[in-house]
This record gives sequence, structure tokens and C-alpha cells, in this order.
Amino acid sequence: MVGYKFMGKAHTHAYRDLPFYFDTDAVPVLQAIAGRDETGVRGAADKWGFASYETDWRRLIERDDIDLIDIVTPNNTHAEIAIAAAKAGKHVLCEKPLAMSLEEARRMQHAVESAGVVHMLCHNYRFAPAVQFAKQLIDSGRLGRIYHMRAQYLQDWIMDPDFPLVWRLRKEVTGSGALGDIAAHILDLARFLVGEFHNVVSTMETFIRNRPLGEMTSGLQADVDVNGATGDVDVDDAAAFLAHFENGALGVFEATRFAAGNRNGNRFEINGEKGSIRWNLEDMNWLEVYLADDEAGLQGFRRINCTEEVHPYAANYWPAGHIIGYEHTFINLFKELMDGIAKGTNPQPNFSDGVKNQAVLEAVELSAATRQWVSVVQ
Ligand code: 4PW
Repeated sequence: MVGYKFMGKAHTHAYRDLPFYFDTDAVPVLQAIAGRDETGVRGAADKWGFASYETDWRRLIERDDIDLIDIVTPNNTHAEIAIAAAKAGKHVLCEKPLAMSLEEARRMQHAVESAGVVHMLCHNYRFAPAVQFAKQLIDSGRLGRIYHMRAQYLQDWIMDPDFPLVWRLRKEVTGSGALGDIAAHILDLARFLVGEFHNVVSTMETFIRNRPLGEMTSGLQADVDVNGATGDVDVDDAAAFLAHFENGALGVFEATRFAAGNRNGNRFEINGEKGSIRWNLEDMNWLEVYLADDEAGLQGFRRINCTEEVHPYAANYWPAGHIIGYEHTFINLFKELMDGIAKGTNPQPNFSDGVKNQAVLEAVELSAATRQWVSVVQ
């Protein structure tokens, strides 16, 4: 693993818990973790149970006791690490968004495909059982033709003007703001559930344009530098866009870190000719389902607790009604990754999805800049 902060913790937990819940043909071994700060990376290795650590990720890639490189570093490092890992014949898992640009994403896809390694992109929310069940309902035709998807990803962790200019707010490190960090998840869910994007029209806004300098500490917490220096914010605080899908559906999307009271409000509603579904990450075990052919008088949204044996992944955890959480979305994704490595297949989402997602992100940015509808390059 390269990196050891918020996502490092989520991924490590999933590697450790995976064999507890699932039988997989490949089993993760926490062989080594890399980070530039020796005290920090040694602490992570000790606490999380990695057998060794490196202070240079290149050393990790040179080691022949490493089969998989897991990239949980800031976005501007993904391409260099992923391409080097693929060239060394390592399988690659990468945090989202895949890249800083569509061109970079394509180079990454080319590298993993020409090396013939297994690759995956960590859009973990696809792997909530309720979301997988939503996919089954749509694919089996229960909702009929899909007309609408409206999705929001609402957070509020940078609303304080004194929250520092951390890497997630610096274009040269992150690429874009709320767009790449959180809209990336809902557009990935849209591609998973509804289909490919045709075109978009968008607007983006930055509400607080200057902040004190500082660094992320843990989770979504940060410390302000003591010297009092400030810097300009050059990414979006919020992004909103409309979309046409290739299959004719309409999409309405909103991502912001300025929605007070919404800590991690990732939610969507999909409307089809025979019914609708709704999901909300902060109540993630439940899928709300409306079926138009229910008898008159009994029609309405029902709340399905997706912890029954028939629901995807659910039987591997607890008896029905014994709910699971955020961390299990990673475990479920890692089950697919390990099976992919064992079989030599590429589970989804992978770098090909990363390229398609990046094409949507790039179209949204271009649309905001030009105030025009922009076609999504396929
Ligand atoms: O999944 C989300 C991320 O993509 C997390 O909740 C936080 O917001 C951290 O980065 C983004």
C-alpha cells in the first residue's frame, strides 16, 4: 500500500477483515506499506499490522514479494505510481478519481492493459448491498425504461473559512474540488446503474477563495500552519450539472462541501416507467422501492432492509436485520479484487471505468468554463 491516511485506514481494515467474512481464492497479506515520513509510516505499519515499511514507493515496486500495489495517495501521484507498478507486473488498485486528466487516465489504462495486470478503481459505494440490489432490479427490468436519475453528494467539512487549504483544495494536487472528490462517486453510480453519459451542462462555484495554509491530519480533519500564511483556493467548492444519458434518461447531479449539516450525504433517486428507487448512504442498508403495479390502495415506497440472505454480499455478514456499514463497502469491493487476481479477470469498476468517469469530469469542467452543453467523449 502506498499512503497511510484516511483511505489507507479504510483499505487496511478491509484487507484484514476480508478473510473473516469471505472465502477468496487469493488472500491478502499485509506485506509492506510506503510513505515519505518514516515516523508516520512506521507507526501505521505497526498499528495496522504490515510486516514492513518503505519510505519510497519505488522500493515497494522493486520488491518481488509484492503482487498488488494499492494507491491511496493524493490524485497527482496516481498515474506515476500506477504506471510504474503495471510495468513491474504488479496488479493495481487505485483510489478515485483515477487521474488528473482524461489524457492521464488513458495512459494509465494503456499501462495496465498492456502489462496484463489486474486493475480496479476504488468506487466503494457501488458495493453497498442496497446499491448492488438496485442494479439487479434495474437490470432485471423491474423499473422498466429509466427516465430520471437525480443524485447528490453533500458534505460540509470545509465550510469554516478557517479550514485550511489542504491538498484536496489545491488544483495541482487534486485536479478539481467537490467535482473530482465527490461528484466522481455519484457519476460512477450513475454509469453503474443507468448507463453511459451522452452530454452535460454544468456550473461550478468557489465560495471561499482564500484560506490559511495547512495539512490534513486524519479522516477529514486538518491543522492550520502556525506561520499564518494563506493561499488562494483554485478548485470548486460546489458543482452542479444536468446530463443526457446515451439511453435517453435525464440526470440531475449536485456535489458540494457547503451543505451545512450534511456530513456524507451521498444519495440518489431513479425513476423508471414501472417504478422508482431511492438510496441514501447515511442509511445505507435500506433501499426504498416503489413499484407501480402494486394494487391500488397499497401503492407507496417500501423500505427494504437489504440484509436478507438474498441480497448481494449480505449472507456473508450477519443474520437479517443485523446491519453493516461504510467499511463493508470496501470489504465487498476487495472480495471482487481478490477473485479477479485469482482468476486473472478485471472486476469493475476498473481503469476503463476510470477513463469513462474522467471523460465526464472533464466535460463538466469544460461546460462550466464555456457555459455550453458539452458531449462526453467515449
Ligand atoms: O468517499 C468520500 C471521498 O471520496 C469520503 O467520504 C470523503 O470524501 C473523503 O474523500 C471523499
